Amino acid sequence: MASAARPSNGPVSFALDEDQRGIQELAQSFTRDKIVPAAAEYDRSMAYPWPILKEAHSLGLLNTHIPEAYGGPELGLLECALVSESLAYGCTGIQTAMEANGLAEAPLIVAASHETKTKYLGRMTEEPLMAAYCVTEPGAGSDVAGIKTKAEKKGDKWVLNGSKMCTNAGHANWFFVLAVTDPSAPPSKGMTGFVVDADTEGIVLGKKEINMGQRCSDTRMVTFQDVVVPEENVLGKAGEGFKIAMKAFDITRPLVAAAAVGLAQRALEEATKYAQERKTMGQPIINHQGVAFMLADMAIGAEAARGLVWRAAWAKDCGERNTFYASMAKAFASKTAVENANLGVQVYGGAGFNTEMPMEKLYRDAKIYELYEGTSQIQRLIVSRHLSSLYPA
Ligand code: CS8
Ligand code: FAD
Repeated sequence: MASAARPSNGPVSFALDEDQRGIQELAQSFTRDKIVPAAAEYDRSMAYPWPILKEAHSLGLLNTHIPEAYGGPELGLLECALVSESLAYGCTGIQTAMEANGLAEAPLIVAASHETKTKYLGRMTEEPLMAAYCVTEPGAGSDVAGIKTKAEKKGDKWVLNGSKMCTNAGHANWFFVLAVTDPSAPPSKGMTGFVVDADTEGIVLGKKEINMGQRCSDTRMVTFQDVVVPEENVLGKAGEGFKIAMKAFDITRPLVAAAAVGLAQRALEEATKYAQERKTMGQPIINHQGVAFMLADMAIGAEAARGLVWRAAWAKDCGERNTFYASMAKAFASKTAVENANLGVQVYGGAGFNTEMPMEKLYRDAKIYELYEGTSQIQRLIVSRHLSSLYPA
């Protein structure tokens, strides 16, 4: 179901059309039936959620932005955001594993040749495979320009050396890897993006990291030791990698923000239900204004964050550069997820601290939104860099 390109001067509407409602309902019913019942156990066991990923693949809920030409549904970014929010409502650990595929695929969608897209995106739609986006290193996360992984040209091949830290690494079929190829050039012209088969000799996987939240998602170190990559696996041209990696974020930051909204919405709904059932001083706690106002703040946050996500996605779907809105959405939705999880625990009282209750997991799962896919400080850096050209003195 490819979305029609939206005219950038068209009217703004918050009403979803029939196709959009259809894809949202599919994602919501999958979440209700498959993700919500399984989430707590995956959190406890930290097992990678393969059975759920396979079912999601069979329903077309994985790899949602792969173009139809390569077997994907080619959803618009707004439609992808509806899917991301719906799945994340159920479990952001499981949803992160799914979204990390979209992140790995984004540089290929932005820059790969038809042959590379056919080979690597095509296989993602044919069978349930996972992929990983490898940019961050032990010594450089926020500062992408500071990465040290290097690739040297030897004959008609490249030889890759360095270490990365990424999601899905332990289960990936291939990696997107950003490496320095011309140390004498400025970073934005001296880095190259590669697609690297995971079974290539010289790739060493580290242990799965034990994280505070989103515990079934797989984060680990990947080390590349003299890994030989053919020339045809260069994305775009040598030297274009930094910008390709950044353009990928324009696609994925609105979707990570959408997932944060899913978590914020879940916290709101769970807290509102609990507040109608729990009684103190002879009445449901929702009747105490102190509690009701916490719920109101949660509702305001979720709705405002969703609005920013839709703004960022709409701009991209209209063919505009959306970097400014993508960072706004990511920063605001992340803050909202953390705030709503915190308020949710407060509304639950002591029960909010209990691992048998949903709010404790939401609280642990929320924090990562202020860190991965660019920290909240980095989103502010990006937004602030746009301001003087928007409002010149
Ligand atoms: O380094 C940049 C940055 O974004 N840092 C944050 C890194 C980050 O977000 N990492 C996330 C890793 S992935 C992850 O966490 C996954 S989580 C698990 C999966 C979850 C589910 C998906 C920065 C700090 C913004 C860049 O700063 P600088 O080094 O100062 O570079 P700039 O001067 O801003 O840019 C250099 C050139 O690149 C061009 N550029 C920058 N952004 C863009 C976009 N589109 C196109 N071009 C871009 N968005 C910029 O214009 C400069 O071009 P010049 O021609 O050199 O002038
Ligand atoms: P640092 O860059 O060292 O930052 C430390 C602190 O300083 C932060 O608060 C930061 O905001 C602040 N700071 C840094 N620079 C500035 C500045 N200029 N101005 C103001 N404040 C600043 N990476 C991938 O490439 N692929 C993945 O799939 C992936 N998955 C991840 C999954 C998990 C669970 C985690 C925890 C991380 C993952 N990452 C991944 C890495 C993630 O993107 C980085 O952790 C993140 O970008 C921050 O980098 P850092 O940890 O090196 O922190």
